[in-house]
Amino acid sequence: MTKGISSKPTGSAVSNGNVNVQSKASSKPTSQVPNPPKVIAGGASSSGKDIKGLTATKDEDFSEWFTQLIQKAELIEYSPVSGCYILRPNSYAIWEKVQAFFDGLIKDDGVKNCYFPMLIPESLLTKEKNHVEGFAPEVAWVDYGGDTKLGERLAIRPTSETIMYDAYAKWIRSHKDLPLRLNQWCSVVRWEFKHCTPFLRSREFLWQEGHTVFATKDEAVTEARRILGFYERVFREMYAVPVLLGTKSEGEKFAGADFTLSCEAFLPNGKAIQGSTSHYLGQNFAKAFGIEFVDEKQQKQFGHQNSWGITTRSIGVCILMHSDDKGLVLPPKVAPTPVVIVPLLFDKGSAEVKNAVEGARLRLKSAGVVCHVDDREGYTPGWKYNEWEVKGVPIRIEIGPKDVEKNQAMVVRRDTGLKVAVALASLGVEIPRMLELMQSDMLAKASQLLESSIVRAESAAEVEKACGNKKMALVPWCGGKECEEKFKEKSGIKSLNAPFDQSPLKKGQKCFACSSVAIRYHYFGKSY
Ligand code: 86X
Repeated sequence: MTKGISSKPTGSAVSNGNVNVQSKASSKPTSQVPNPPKVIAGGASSSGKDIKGLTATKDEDFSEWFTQLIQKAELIEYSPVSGCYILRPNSYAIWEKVQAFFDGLIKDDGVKNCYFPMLIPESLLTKEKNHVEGFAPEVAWVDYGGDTKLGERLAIRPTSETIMYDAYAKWIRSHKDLPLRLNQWCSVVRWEFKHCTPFLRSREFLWQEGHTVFATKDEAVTEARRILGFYERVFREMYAVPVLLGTKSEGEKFAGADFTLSCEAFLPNGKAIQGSTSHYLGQNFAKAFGIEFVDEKQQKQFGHQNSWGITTRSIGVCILMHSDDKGLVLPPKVAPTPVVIVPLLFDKGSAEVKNAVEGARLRLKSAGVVCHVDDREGYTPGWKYNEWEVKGVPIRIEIGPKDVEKNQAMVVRRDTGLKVAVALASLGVEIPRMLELMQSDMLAKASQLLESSIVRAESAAEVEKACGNKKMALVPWCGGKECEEKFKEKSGIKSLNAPFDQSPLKKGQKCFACSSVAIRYHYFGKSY
């Protein structure tokens, strides 16, 4: 059985008999929820600190395992507001790396960064009716400044189309003002009523939102597709997560868009998860906001627009994909600390070890590898190994007196646990190589999972069987909104996206669910 991930802030099964007083209310849509208590781990180590290991396993209790993992790896802290989570330095550093990578890609592509206010007047937010409809219950409002009621209430941005396009209408006059391509990095607030989970669904999250205007549909559609390719690169090259690219169904697309493209990942618990989206908005918002330009023939035209975004949910996807029963496993490209060196210090030979460690640190530094030397006193090497394993440091280097005698270090990979001896003199060459290899091995392993999880199916029964088996289905489908609703109702299975390559579709194929004419192949699966 596939279990979901709950919002439970702490584990209840603790081996030392302590019981956590845990707030069941944390999933309810109120903000008055007490701070959840600290996690109580298995016991105390010789040093007096809590043992850092996880007590739940990924296979048996995915939800509890994730809850323990994100706290013990010091990625997340709970906040006084239910559904709002603190990103601690270990997770914020991941976001900074992803941000730097994606920011570089879009800037090279000609996009500029900017910043728009987080408060949006109600009249502006509701200007394009389609897109607010359905979202309205999620909007958080500011009604007062101190004790003074505002003349018009202000929404805390749930997304910035409206406030940005209001300005775009002022800036765009002629075809010479196009394309206009802006992006902002910010947080948004959506008052979720479903239960919240750190990273995956929170009431405030970080993202980038790109908003562009073109003179022609062609240019806009080409960009929407190109940006999707950038997202694919974020997932593959940074997070080591392969994704399925494709088009969302009518039912699952953004209501303000003509079409929505997405990246979908598939997790080891058998659930798919949307990674990011790129929308072609057509002229819908241009018409609502008056984004018009005079073309070369002196004709007035509405602009063709896109919007696209990736959020901190992507960090959650990476964690869920790669981590194991010992804790976090991070691909080197996003790891805040790619390498840790643990000196094995005994009375005898300590000076030699310290020298060798310093030599290793300098070699790595010259090779451009960020490493941390864990020379804390009062902790055993074994205790330190556990700590760095829980925190997902990709490579651990151990250097003791016996190693120094042999001019070597022992090097351990976090993902495989494989341990090899490496000559001290070649660390500067071998460690970068191992980090590269680990990055590509992790992608290969995740790709293996993705490929082996796709089942071709022709009937509703086959789809349900596949999805009950921790797989997803690729099916011929009619694409109908009602067909999707009906199938979701009885099975809990949703449409993911439709691959761009539709060549497998044959004339006369029937919809897997309602037997009418199939118009495309589409992925279906259990999903977040
Ligand atoms: C949809 C669309 C789009 C820019 C992206 O997916 C990428 C970046 N925006 C966002 N969306 C809403 O439009 C929306 C609107 C309101 Cl008023 C709301 F409360 C919640 C929303 N959630 C999503």
